[in-house]
Amino acid sequence: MKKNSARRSGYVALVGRTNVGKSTFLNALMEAKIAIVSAKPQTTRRKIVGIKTTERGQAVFFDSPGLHKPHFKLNELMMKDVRDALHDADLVLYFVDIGAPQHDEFIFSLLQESKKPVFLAINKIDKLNRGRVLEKIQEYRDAFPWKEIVPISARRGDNLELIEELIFRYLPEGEDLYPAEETTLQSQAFYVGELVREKVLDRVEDELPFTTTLKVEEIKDRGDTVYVRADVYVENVAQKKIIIGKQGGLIKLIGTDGREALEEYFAKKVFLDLFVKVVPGWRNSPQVIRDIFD
Ligand SMILES: Nc1nc2c(ncn2[C@@H]2O[C@H](COP(=O)(O)OP(=O)(O)OP(=O)(O)O)[C@@H](O)[C@H]2O)c(=O)[nH]1
Ligand SMILES: [Mg+2]
Repeated sequence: MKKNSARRSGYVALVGRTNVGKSTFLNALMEAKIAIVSAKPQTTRRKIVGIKTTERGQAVFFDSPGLHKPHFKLNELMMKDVRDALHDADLVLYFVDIGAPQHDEFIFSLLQESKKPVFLAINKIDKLNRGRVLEKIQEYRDAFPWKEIVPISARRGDNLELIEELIFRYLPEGEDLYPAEETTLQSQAFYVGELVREKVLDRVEDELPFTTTLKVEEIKDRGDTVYVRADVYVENVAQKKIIIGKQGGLIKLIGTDGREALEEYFAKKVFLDLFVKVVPGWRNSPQVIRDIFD
């Protein structure tokens, strides 16, 4: 009796390829916008922590960048975050997009090496009918020694209560790791930058989702309003031209989208000053990367 009612707590790593819906899942489970989401690849650039405290205990989620082969320092760092998340996890949720073809062999060996219990979360089941969902489950069933296979829709909310229930079943018994009121560990400046970067991603195409980033330089609370100044980094002048757009049209749209997102977050009027900065090769510069992400 006592054993069943003991509190459980631990770390849960969310891993998988880009765009499979890891960050959407985190937000849905947290019922809050912890991580940004976009249809563009490699949206999540660092490990993002979401802390969920319930009557069962506390699950600390590590949302991680999508798994890929790194060709730049930035991507090496992104993959280091994934390895760290796997290393620190008590439980791993491996996400796949039910509608996307996957070649997971190298990932399976990564999961195997981690020696952690792994759930398979088959996401986006809203895209297929029930019959196809069952077929997909069959395809994946014997591919890896999954502890559980859970078909979900992070967007529509299908099976989220079920997966939460299963997560707590696998977490070790223990007291909470963080105060109950904490929901994330990111700094305000980083989070504010992410909210604006999401709007950049929504508006750019081609190589720009990969070659842009954003750094918040100043946040000043002026009482009734908040002033935010941020730099949008690009790698060359051609990209700068694209982001600025004809007669400043695109950067203005990004600025409006960003301001609206920040006004929702601060619940105040916001002035958002955006500057576009050319930093050649920033993705390969440890110094710039440290400056932006630490
Ligand atoms: N149809 C459908 N779309 C979804 C679902 N979950 C996420 N998406 C969409 O999939 C896209 C990628 O979602 P993200 O949550 O950013 O994916 P991610 O795995 O975090 O991607 P990276 O951060 O790049 O690794 C977005 O356009 C989401 O709206 C789902 O359950 N159903
Ligand atoms: Mg993500």
